[in-house]
Amino acid sequence: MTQHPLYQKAVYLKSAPDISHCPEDTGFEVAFAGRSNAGKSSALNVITSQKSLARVSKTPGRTQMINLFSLDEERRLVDLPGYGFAKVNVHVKRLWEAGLAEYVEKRQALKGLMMMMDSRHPMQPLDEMMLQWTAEIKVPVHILLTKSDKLSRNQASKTLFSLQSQLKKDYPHASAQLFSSLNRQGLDQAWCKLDEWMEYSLEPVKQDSL
Ligand SMILES: Nc1nc2c(ncn2[C@@H]2O[C@H](COP(=O)(O)OP(=O)(O)O)[C@@H](O)[C@H]2O)c(=O)[nH]1
Ligand SMILES: [Mg+2]
Repeated sequence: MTQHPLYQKAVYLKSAPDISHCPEDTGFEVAFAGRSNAGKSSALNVITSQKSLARVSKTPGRTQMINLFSLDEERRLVDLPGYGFAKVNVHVKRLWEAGLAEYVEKRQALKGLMMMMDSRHPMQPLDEMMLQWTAEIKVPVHILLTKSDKLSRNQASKTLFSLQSQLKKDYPHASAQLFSSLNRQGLDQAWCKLDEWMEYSLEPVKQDSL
């Protein structure tokens, strides 16, 4: 598939400083998070087949906000600020504005968190803190090991295998895959995960069930 009919429909909805400014808490949301520079904006652009999407979230004033994009009447993608520049030894809630942590903890519509990690150096201390925290608050996570084009096939599969073993052992609420915005490796798999969380089916409704 070169485009996905649901995600290509993404349109900017609004930017909210905290959960109280978010749209009504119904339907399905998947949020994107990751250390700064991990490739979140690039991933969002490829997943939605749009260039303007990530640009919207870069607009000054919106970079520290919860940026919401609507897909259809009940589904939204959410771009969360990068958490790269904070100190390592502070609690996750302080890495972000309190409002962001509250969104992830309390939002009923949030079905899962897509976490970008650079495949050349995954599982930095902040990534582990995010995984610990999301395990505690029971938010499912799917990790995109980004920039997989920078690794050889052998290095990439080793990296994935070792991360998956660690997740199985320490963070069973999380899954992982390889991803490249450059050569689109893993794009179908990422769409598949999103579809699962969004409870979206491409299959047409069967006539005889109507
Ligand atoms: N080779 C390669 N570079 C990438 C890929 N994704 C992102 N980048 C580069 O990594 C840098 C950070 O990407 P960006 O999407 O802005 O990261 P963000 O800060 O997480 O939003 C940019 O220079 C991108 O061009 C990828 O899949 N492959
Ligand atoms: Mg970005």
